[in-house]
Amino acid sequence: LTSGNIASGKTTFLEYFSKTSNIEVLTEPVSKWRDVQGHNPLSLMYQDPERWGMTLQTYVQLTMLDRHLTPMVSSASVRMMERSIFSAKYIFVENLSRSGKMPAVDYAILSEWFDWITTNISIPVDLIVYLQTSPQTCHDRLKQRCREEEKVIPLKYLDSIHQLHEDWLIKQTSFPLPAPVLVIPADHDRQEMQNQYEENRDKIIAACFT
Ligand code: D5M
Repeated sequence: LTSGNIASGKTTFLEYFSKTSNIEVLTEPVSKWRDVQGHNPLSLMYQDPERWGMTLQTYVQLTMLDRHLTPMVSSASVRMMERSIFSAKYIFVENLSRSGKMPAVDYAILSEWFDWITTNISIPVDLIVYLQTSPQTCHDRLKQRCREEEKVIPLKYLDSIHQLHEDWLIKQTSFPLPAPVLVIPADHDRQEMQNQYEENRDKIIAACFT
C-alpha cells in the first residue's frame, strides 16, 4: 500500500513502478468519488464537510474494499495500491471527527462498519510505503495540479492530515498497523524521487515474497 498526504506524489510513484512487468498497480478510485451516478461527493465534502463527510466516507469505504478484493492478474506479481481502507478510516474519517466536522453518531456507525469489514473479510497487506512530505510541499504540488474540488484546501488541512500520518506510521501511537512501514522521503524533485524509488525497489519486492 502507498500512503501519504494529498499530492505527496503517490500517483507518480505508482506510475513509475507500473512500467515494471511483474508489478500490478491499482490507483485510488478518486474518479468514482467525483462521479457517482452524476453526483460529486468529493466536491460536496470539501464544500460542506459536516453535511457530506459521512456520505463520502461510506462510499470511499465501499470503493476501497472493492479495490482490495480485486483479484490479481497473476499470482507471481506484486500488487501496489494507492491508499487503503485503513488510511481512509485512520486518517480522513479521524480528521473529520477530531476537527469537529463529523457528528459522533456518524463516526460510530462508520467505525462499526470498518470494524465489521476488517474482522470478517481478509485484507492481506505486506508493506506500507509512506511517502513522507512536508505539508508545504503538498500545498505547492496541489496548486500545480489544479483539481477543481481541491482549490478550497488550506495548508491547515494538509497539516492535520500530515500529523495523522505521522502518528499512525512513524510514532505508531494512534492505530494498529496492518503491515510494516517503509518510509521514503518525498520532498525532492522528480529526478531525485526516481533515484529514491530505485534505491527502495528491492526492499519493496522482497517484502511481498517473504
Ligand atoms: O487524493 C485524492 C483526493 O481525494 C484528495 O482531494 C484527497 C481526497 N481523499 C482521499 N481519500 C479521502 C478520504 N478517505 N476522505 C476524504 N477525502 C479523501 P490524493 O492524495 O491526491 O490521491
